[in-house]
Amino acid sequence: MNVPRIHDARFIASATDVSQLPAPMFAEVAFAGRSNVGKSSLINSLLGRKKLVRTSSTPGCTRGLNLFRVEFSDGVLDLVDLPGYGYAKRSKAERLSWGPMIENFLTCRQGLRCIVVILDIRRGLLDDDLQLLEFLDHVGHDVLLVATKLDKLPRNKQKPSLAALGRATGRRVLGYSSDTGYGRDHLLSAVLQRAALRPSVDPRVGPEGASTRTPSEGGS
Ligand SMILES: Nc1nc2c(ncn2[C@@H]2O[C@H](COP(=O)(O)OP(=O)(O)OP(=O)(O)O)[C@@H](O)[C@H]2O)c(=O)[nH]1
Ligand SMILES: [Mg+2]
Repeated sequence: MNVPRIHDARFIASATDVSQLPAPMFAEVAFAGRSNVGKSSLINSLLGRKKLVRTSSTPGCTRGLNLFRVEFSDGVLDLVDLPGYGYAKRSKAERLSWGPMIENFLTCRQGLRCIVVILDIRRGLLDDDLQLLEFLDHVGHDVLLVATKLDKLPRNKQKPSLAALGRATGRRVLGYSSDTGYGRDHLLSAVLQRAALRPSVDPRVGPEGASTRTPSEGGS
């Protein structure tokens, strides 16, 4: 698969409110999901960078709206790493402020072309994931649903788990592993296509080709 070269990827800004972010300049794609699901790791892996985005084995690592700018050979894309939801051990003040922070961002930010919603393949779809997906549908956002940490499942469980998630969500689910890079080119192509940065491969074909499709996988 021919994905464009990345010339530069850099941190631009961090904010606790959408109003504090620099005005949108380029197409933007945001990454959302539960705490510790692997959002920041996925961005690093997608961009082929080891330490651009801070990650941690402790939930609650990303604490604001973090904007990164990526220069490809034929365009610029901004990525926004969002704090995770569903982490009960956060302070009450943080839990109360983060919901609106994420919600305001997703509602108000101009230029958002697509939201990559990330699930942990081992945990599947939880209530707050479902709420986020419903909220994004309500706002009218284009969603790419990704199940990451695929490497944590035995190989023979990967496809059935992806298919089960496809059935549970009624959406196509892309498999991913930030550890092995599985699904990387495919997700990057899908993101770029959604961001309308350049025409790309058909995102309905799975990372292993058509064979990864299951009857349950509909369009997103
Ligand atoms: N094996 C494996 N581990 C992963 C993968 N993705 C992330 N991790 C690990 O999961 C932990 C959490 O990763 P982060 O990327 O910080 O997760 P996050 O969703 O950004 O977390 P918050 O910022 O706290 O919401 C880290 O220990 C990562 O090394 C993956 O695909 N495979
Ligand atoms: Mg993070």
